[in-house]
Amino acid sequence: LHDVISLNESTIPNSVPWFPTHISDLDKCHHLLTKFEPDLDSNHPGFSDPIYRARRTKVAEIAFKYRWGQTIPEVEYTEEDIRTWGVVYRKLKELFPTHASKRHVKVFTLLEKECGYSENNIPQLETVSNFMKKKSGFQLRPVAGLLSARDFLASLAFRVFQCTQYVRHGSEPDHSPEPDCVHELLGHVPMLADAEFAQFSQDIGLASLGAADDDIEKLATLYWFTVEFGLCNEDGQVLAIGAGLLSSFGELMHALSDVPEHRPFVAETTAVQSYQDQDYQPIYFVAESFEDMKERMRKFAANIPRPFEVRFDPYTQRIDVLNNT
Ligand code: NLE
Ligand code: FE2
Repeated sequence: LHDVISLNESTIPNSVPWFPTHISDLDKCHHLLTKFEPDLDSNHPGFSDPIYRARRTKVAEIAFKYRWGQTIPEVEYTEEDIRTWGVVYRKLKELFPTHASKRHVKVFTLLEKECGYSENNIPQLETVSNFMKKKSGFQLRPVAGLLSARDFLASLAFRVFQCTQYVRHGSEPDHSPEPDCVHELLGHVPMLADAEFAQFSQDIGLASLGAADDDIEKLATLYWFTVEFGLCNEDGQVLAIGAGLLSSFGELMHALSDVPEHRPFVAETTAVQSYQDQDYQPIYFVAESFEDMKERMRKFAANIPRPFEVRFDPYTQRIDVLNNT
């Protein structure tokens, strides 16, 4: 059907934005956004806490120095970090059986058995990454904060999840507007270790490679309302699949209450829904089923115009560029 035209970037039309074609190219995808930085944002709970800010800087160093293929260095978490993690962990563990997707619940049990997940221990990224590789082929790489949507989505195409390593400020455990390792480890990791959810996430990443800016924005919005804040019908019960909900006990209860608006997930309309990222969402999209969400997303992605197609080669961890004419 298609010819593999080349792995060489020079054969991709000049009008196409650069994208990584090998997993090691993710070393170049590190465009951080300055949002929610404790050093820059006076509303951040850590803004007037110099000790917290110094820790953040130290943990961020790991991400800045990290290169593909390296072992992820361990962080020695402070007592305060562990206390904050513990508070969130206890509350969420109580909520998961009734609020979280069955996919999440299943993996979470394994993480407790095999990966040192417990209320007194923040698991290290390297350990968790190895677990994920076994389960779904996803892996983690450390990142210092929020990335640009283009860089973040591109990594998903390689089944790489850019993962923060610092812990949220202890004064606001119930909800954090920015990602932190509580969010990644309790929200994203269990879902990404599910093989089908991993495929769904990678497909968003593949659709983003070389896409135009407005298509990146649509994909990032879809990512927001599914992978971050998605709800899904499972055997007649609406449950959370979104990591932003699965890591915030405040918002997890809010999302499944009667307070916010619930709309059916339709990729084309969800993709253009505006949202804020400071507080609980006022609107959530509910998928009829995970299969339905996947199918709608697949059709949406297939309609994004690109002068080529891409395919991930898991043996070489390379993107094959396929002629689409
Ligand atoms: N609100 C989430 C939490 O508190 O864990 C983080 C969301 C990051 C997009
Ligand atoms: Fe997230």
